[in-house]
Amino acid sequence: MKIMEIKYFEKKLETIDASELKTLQTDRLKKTLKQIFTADGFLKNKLVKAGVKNLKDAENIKTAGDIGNLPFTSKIDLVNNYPFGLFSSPLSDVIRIHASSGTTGKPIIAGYTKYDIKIWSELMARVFCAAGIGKNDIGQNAYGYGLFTGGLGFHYGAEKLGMTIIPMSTGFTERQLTMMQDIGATVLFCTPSYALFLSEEINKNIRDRSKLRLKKGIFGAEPWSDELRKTIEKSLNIDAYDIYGLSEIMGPGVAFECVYKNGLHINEDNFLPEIINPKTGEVLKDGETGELVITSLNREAMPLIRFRTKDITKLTREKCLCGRTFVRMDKIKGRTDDMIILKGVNVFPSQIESVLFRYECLEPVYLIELYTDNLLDRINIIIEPKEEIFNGGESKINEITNEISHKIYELIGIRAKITPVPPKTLERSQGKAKRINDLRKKI
Ligand code: DLL
Repeated sequence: MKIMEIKYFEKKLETIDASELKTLQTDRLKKTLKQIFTADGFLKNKLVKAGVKNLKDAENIKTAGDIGNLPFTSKIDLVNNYPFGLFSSPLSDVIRIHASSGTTGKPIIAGYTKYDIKIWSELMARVFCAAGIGKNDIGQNAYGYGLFTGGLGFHYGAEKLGMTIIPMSTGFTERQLTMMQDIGATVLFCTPSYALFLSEEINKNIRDRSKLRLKKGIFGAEPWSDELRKTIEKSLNIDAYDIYGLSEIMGPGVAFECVYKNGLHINEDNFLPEIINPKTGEVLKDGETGELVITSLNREAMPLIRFRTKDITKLTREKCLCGRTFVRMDKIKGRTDDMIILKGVNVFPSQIESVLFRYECLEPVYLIELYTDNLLDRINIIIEPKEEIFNGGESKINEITNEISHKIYELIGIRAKITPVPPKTLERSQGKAKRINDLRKKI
């Protein structure tokens, strides 16, 4: 394997040994439980109901490994206690609010103290260093600024590291390209689907590619396959890294790839991960795939205990060549609520994407439609063949759609209808891409 240059932001913590990490996690977990008991709100009541009757019981938690005895928290708890019911700090100590869309129309609110923002910025600085990004880089930040955690999360991390940051936010594509050329951005931050959209625009509008200095990108906020990574790397001529996070737990920076890109390191000194069977809640072993559950260990305003992320992945503790000792998680396969169940088979859009994006003759966009036919659930995959293929005659298109249908059958055992549409028909996303259109009749 190629030996790469390794950079850390906080080497001592990022390469901490297993026993020291366990002690740190246990101390931080106890501190977090103390905060929750002091706040005396919804979370405390939940713990009391689950048998952790008082702070003394909480302090009896001997190791972070005992976490399995504590109850789960989920999005619905945040919705039911909207807006501040899960805060553990007084509002006067909260210096920032972010929000993400909830399930019932009410947003999910996340609060941050001054300390939370400091830690978040440091964790983001770790992310940049792990990808080999440094002080001399110029970052074009095309994540949305505002209630979404992407924009400001990246912004504060970039400032912490000391790189030059261009706070572009999403959209205004023409201006994005102008700034990219004139300021000479070396790194790009946005969702993978927006990176693709930008690459299409660059290919259309920038004749002299030598004017671009982009060399890396950090992309996340939505599931994306390794095939999409290759497509982005090729079309933008950059090195692309994955980053994971969620508003409830902090925002971007919960987990990130290092230069070896063999899974995402979880910032384990700050977040305690578990994988559970989403149906039974049973805790699974390393290497087994299930739902990621996270306990915050170092948050003031809104620490959460055993938060069910709904994201599907698995953990590995094998040594990473970068020297970081933090556990790694696989690229997220999808969300439990994006999982399509067809004829008893569980399918994630990322699996379908991994087949489609191997075809250079297709534009890297797609939409999965679910519909009902004769009382049976069916799947229609809408694809966009490139201009020369689409206009190249029916037999060529049929050959491709048949082949794709066959490959999808081989991978997931489901016969999908494949519908080609003219180039530029499907919506390009500037934020998180919508991959599924569920037209099934609900009974
Ligand atoms: O998406 C935070 C973020 C911003 C992460 C920028 C990375 C970059 P939310 O809007 O609350 O927060 O959405 C969180 O997005 O539970 C996952 O389902 C999904 N998600 C986030 N990152 C990834 C990723 C931000 N790298 C939800 N791969 C999470 C797959 C991701 N899914």
